[in-house]
Amino acid sequence: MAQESLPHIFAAEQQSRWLSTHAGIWSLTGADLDAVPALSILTTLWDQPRWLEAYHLYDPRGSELFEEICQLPEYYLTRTENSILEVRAREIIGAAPVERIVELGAGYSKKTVHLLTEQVRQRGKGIFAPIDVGASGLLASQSAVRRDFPQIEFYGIHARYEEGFSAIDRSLPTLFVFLGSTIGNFNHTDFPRFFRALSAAMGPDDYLLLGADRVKETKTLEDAYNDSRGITAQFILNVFRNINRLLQGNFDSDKMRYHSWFNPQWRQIEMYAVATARQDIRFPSVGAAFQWQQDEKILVEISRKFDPHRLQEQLSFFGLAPVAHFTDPKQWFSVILFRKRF
Ligand code: AVJ
Repeated sequence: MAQESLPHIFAAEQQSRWLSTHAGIWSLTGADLDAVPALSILTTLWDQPRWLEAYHLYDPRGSELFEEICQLPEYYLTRTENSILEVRAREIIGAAPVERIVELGAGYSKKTVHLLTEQVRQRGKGIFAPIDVGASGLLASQSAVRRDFPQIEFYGIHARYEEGFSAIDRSLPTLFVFLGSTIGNFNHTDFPRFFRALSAAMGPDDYLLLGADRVKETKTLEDAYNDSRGITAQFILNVFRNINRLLQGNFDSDKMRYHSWFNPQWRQIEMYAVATARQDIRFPSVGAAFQWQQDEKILVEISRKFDPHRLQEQLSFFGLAPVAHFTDPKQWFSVILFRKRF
C-alpha cells in the first residue's frame, strides 16, 4: 500500500505505526481488528454469568440496525441530544477555543455537523478526526465533510478509542467529543480505565464534550430498549451472527429471544439473549465448546443511566473540570463540556 504524505495528526513517535488504507483514513499497521475480538468473545462467554463486550454489535449489519434504532419513536436519545447540540453548538464552540475536533466512536458523525458548522463560522477552519472501529461510517463521514466543509481538514482514524486518542499529537488545542451516551456501555472497571487514559491523552488547553443519558421514569427507559417494531431485538441478537462469522460458531438465532429491563440498583438497562432451547455451541477453529442451557441468559449490552451532577463530580477526580452543562426541556439528556486541568 502506498504511504500517503505523513498525517499532521499523530505524535512523531507514532507516525510509523499508522498506514493509510483509503486516502484520508488511517489504520494501525499490523493491527488485526479481528484477532482481539475473538479472544474477548471467548473469555467473556466463559465467564459466570456469560456476557459480551458491546463493540461486537457493530458489524456492518449491526451498524445499520443501530442507525434504524436512532429513528425509532421510542428511542429518544439521538433526537434529544441532536436538538441540544443544534441549539447550543454556538455556545459550546465559543467556550472551547480549539483548532481540532476529535470524535470518539463517531459512527456517521451526523450530530457533530452542528459543531463543525460553528467551528467554520467562528474560526474559518479546523481539523476533524473521527475515531471508529467501523470503516463504513468513517468513509461516509469523510465524503460528507469534504462536500459540506471544504475548510475542514479530515483524518479518519480506524481504531479502538484508546489506540486512537493515545496516538494523537498534543500540539494543537483539541475538543474531544464523545456523544450518544456511549459511556453508558462501560461497566464499572471500563469506566475509570477509559477516563484515566483519555485524561492522560489530553493537553492543558483541551476540552471534552460528553453526552450522557439521564435516569428517568422506568417506563420511558424500558420502552427505548424494547421497541414495538422489534428492531432493538434484531440489533442485540445480530451479535451472534457476527460471532459465528468471527469464530466459525453455530449460534442458532431461531433458538433465542431478546429480554431487557431497567435494573434500578445498578441504574442500567440490561440487554440479554435468552436460549429458548438448549444449544450446543462449538467453535471448531479454536477447539472450544459449551452448552447454552435453555433459559440461560447472556448479557449482550448494558446501558447505564446517569445523574449529571454526580457524573461531573466523579470526572473532576480525573482532572476534568465542568465548564458548562446543557440539557433539554424535559431534562432527559445531558451534554456536558469539561476542561482538562493539571
Ligand atoms: C450506542 C451505547 C448509546 O446504549 O442507548 C441502543 C446502544 N443498544 N439500543 C445505547 C443501544 C440498544 C446505545 N449506545
